[in-house]
Amino acid sequence: MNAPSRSDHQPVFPPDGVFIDNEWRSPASGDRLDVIDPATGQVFARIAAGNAQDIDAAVAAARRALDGEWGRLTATERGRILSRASALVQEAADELAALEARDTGKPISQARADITATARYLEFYGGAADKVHGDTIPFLPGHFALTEHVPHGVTGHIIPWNYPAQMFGRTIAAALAMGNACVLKPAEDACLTPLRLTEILRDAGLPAGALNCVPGRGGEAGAALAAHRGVDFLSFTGSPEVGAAIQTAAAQHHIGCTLELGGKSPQILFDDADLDLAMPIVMKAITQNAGQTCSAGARLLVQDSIAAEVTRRLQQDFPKLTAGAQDADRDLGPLISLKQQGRVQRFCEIADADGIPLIAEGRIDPAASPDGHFVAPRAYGPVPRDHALAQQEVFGPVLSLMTFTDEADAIALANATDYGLVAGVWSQNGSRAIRVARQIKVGQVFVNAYGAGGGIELPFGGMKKSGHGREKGFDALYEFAATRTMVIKHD
Ligand code: TXE
Repeated sequence: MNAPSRSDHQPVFPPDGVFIDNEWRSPASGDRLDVIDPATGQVFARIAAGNAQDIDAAVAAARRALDGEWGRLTATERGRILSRASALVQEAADELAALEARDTGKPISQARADITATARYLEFYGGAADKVHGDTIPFLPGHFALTEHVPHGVTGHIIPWNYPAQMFGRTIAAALAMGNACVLKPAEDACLTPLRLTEILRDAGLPAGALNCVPGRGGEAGAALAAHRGVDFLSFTGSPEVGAAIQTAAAQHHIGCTLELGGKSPQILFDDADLDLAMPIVMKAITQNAGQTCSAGARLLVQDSIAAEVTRRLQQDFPKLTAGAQDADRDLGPLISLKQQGRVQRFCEIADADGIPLIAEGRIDPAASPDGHFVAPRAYGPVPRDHALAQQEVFGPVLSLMTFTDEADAIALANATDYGLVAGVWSQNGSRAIRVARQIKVGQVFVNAYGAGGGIELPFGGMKKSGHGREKGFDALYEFAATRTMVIKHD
């Protein structure tokens, strides 16, 4: 991708507008947002800042699509469009990965993996579209009872900046597969691939209005979408604070929502864990996407007797980690924004001030721009159980090591945060691993593995403060539909 200088402000992508009814339109307000390269802090494009008026137009277009061509397609025809879009995403993989890397700062190889996953979401939900069916239910004599899964109607989608392309695939492909018409509000900090993917769906044959994309600020376009009376269901991924506002808005007009609100996920290492297998995955789970991952393995819970060995391995491995610019393809990139960089640095300052031992630290590539939003990855420990580093989502490459004594203590510690998204259990004693895994209050738990390549097929979502509802897998399809029961009386 070309790199225009800060002064010329020429958009590399996208066209300057909001995407409604399969075309780009000028935003109602004429307002624009800068797009900043996180590795340099430089503005490299501008995007439209949509507002309530644009959201209004997008919701109206979605409603027309449901009443028109889109609403008349069969499930198989919907699926074929998604499958075609998957093929187009694969064809455009280099362009999309470059866009994703530039916009989010992530290393180019991670961006490529994200685009592969995005294509896979479209493929999975394309194939699944006509495989969702209801039941027939034994009922009263002389009655025939059955169910079908009907789309909600217009679905509103608010996604974050950490995995824009994957989030698009995850939420939009599932909603479209079920026959909803979507209005997407991507994050102001990174929304270029969602805008480009929206175009790709049009190119794959999606009828006008079935997918509309309005970039803009959360407090304006996002809030307007959440509050819009024409929206029938909301899907949100982001912070717990905004998640609560989304749920409140949904409650105001009595619609449902799914919320994915992050985590403080534990990796539990028992004394018989295979550390050669576990440690590289433990490292990846906190450094992938510079720790800006809802399922980051942020808490490393270690049985007392192996704490010294695990600490030794962290001291050996962490200093080898380097944060660098996208094309340098280091272990991790910069954080998305100055705001997020400041947030992570504040957590580290608090830990340092409170005297929490710094176990090890990685480094920032000396070739990296001083204006990039870089932080060096760090491991702290032992971290007291009530400390901010043990309880709050840092959303950066900061690992908190804590120790436990036995199985009961491990379970108590794993459950001792407000969050409940993902957990990893590492033990060569199969019974113990499964016993423990089943007592952790999370939506997804791995045994002798973690993350497992994204798992498009695997239902994913939170318990507790991590939110509710499920994305991924078939579960997501049922979130984007309501069950209608029909009872037919016969002689
Ligand atoms: O999130 P926001 P931020 C967590 C993570 C991070 C913190 C803050 O801990 O450090 O949240 O990140 C839109 N009405 N996660 O400030 O504000 C916004 O435009 C409607 C975890 O970036 O929640 C964006 O599209 N929408 C998480 C989306 O909400 C609003 C991923 C997320 O932004 C809005 C991201 C409003 N009033 C952050 N205000 C995960 N679960 O993976 C903002 N938005």
